[in-house]
Amino acid sequence: MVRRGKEEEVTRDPSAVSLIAKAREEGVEIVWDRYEAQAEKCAFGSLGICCRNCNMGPCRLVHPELPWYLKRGPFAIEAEKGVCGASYDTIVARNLARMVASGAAAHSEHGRDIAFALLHTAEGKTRYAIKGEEKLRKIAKEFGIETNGRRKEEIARDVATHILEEFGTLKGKLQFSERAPQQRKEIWKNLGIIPRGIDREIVELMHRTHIGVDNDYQSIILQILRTSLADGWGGSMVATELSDILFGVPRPVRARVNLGVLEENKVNIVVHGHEPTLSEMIADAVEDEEMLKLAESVGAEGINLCGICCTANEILMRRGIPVAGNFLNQELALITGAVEAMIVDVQCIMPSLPDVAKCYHTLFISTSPKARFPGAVHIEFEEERGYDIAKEIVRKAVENFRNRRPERVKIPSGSVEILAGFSVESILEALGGSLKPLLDALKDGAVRGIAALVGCNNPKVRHDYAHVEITKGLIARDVLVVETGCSAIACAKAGLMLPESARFAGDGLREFCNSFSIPPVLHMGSCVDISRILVLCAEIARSLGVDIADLPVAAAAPEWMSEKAVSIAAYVVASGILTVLGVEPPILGSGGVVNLLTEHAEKLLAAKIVVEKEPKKAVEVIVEHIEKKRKALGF
Ligand code: BF8
Repeated sequence: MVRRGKEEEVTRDPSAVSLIAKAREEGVEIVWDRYEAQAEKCAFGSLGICCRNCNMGPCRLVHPELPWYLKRGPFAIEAEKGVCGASYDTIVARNLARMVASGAAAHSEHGRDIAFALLHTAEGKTRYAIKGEEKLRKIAKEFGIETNGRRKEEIARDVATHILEEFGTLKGKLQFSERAPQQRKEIWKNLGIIPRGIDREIVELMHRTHIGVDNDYQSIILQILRTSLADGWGGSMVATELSDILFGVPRPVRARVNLGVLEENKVNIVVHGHEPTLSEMIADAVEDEEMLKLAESVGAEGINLCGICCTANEILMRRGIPVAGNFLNQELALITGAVEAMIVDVQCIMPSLPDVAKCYHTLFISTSPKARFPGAVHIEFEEERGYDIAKEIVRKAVENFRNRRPERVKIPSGSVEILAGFSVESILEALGGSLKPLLDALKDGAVRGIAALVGCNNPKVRHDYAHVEITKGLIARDVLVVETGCSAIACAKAGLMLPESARFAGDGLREFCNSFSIPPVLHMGSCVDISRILVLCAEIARSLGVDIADLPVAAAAPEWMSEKAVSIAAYVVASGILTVLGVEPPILGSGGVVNLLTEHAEKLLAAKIVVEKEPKKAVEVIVEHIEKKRKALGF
């Protein structure tokens, strides 16, 4: 339990502090309580040297890093191999592989669902419109689909079908991987890691981790890279591009963030999860006259929709809908006692939420056939009846306003304003239509480089602290920062995402931001939108005639926790970008795997992983890397 007065030790989000205290006073268990209850972490798991891949085990291996009582005495572990003979390297690599397979699967399933939504929309079966026609035509060209004289629905049907085929394509490579600069594609070709099909790479990676298949850690890691590329330049890119086609390409938009966006006199509905299909419909339904009248009839002043995690980022980017918070804010939103309904789809939704909801009047509604929660009300979402279902959900939420107990409501004050909506397209527009001003600023050194901050929150790290400290450190050193996911929400809450925030930047970056009225920290969307960052890097590299790895660019995931983040780190490195992790991945039990990812990768991919927990040092690592690349480019 977070002790009284110690709330600020676990979070730097001011809107979270009083709610952590409220949870304690009301005896509601939250993530930090459960984190503490775990006590010391399992050493085998942390090192990656336990294997449950077959039933001769589970096997665990002895290691110098184990606590003393596992190395001496009657319970000492002596095994240096699994029962099958698997070595440290094999076990660690296989475990890492399964994380990447799961992470890539999560992003790619998200992409597939959007592709089906596009197909069904093209067939006239949904209420969604095709808002991004320009992007539709551009992608159609990439796939060689005829666009002349055709209606957008016809083109969309072909694009959706072609994209759905990418999951099991026989072409031998993913179409979007062609977007990478030639030099990068050569590296992939030489290593044999060009992604050949989204499902195929994930399935093959799982196959290889079965007992007695791929036992060579180096070979497993190459397949990890290929699978992750099928995520970054495949599943995630599909999710981003097709969401843009359906729901529109994000443009700069002002909005408000933190738990203070909940409103005392309105019906509060929180959407949480990842896929925009549900949240877009809910966003329409809360504006429905019928729902607004109903809200009035229950004594509310209106309906307030806000989001958590990446679904929040999706509707923030396209509609300016307020964001209540990131991963570690999800339970706290319910602790306000002011949420009539939390509506979830898939990914990053804590299984604890139905229990927290029960402590208040909140309805917890699950909607995905893939993600059920014991204790939830389940209302299954289908695109064909999307609007009716969204209205049914909103109606339930509005009617629940009557059950709110005002004496238990506490909403933190002081939400923060942000400017979001920086797709690659809108960045180019903000720069006057081309990359030239950015390239010039990079060349003359006003902007030293670009850093991408991405990923989750993790109770192992003070909530938001590392995201914000690293970001502040970088902009002060004239590094333009682009962000997605929970990292973006952290920095939005910290007030770093307004054009005015340029005052925190160094002289060069400040002047650059001021001349284009952009923030020094650009919100580029949800986690699948890291694919936007890949596209931006590819564009810059192509303009300069170099590989992505030659750019003064780096990435960091300072508070990562999900398997999706492992897949992201793998594809970012495989794309040629140095990646700094703020939390150790469970690989330290294998010298081979550690060496391959943190040293040898530099030779293979011209990029590597660095683990650095201390934000100030992480800034140094990134700045040093950027300066090295600048020098090599002659900037
Ligand atoms: O989808 S919501 S906790 S996994 S960062 Fe991390 Fe946040 Fe999840 Fe990425 Ni986005």
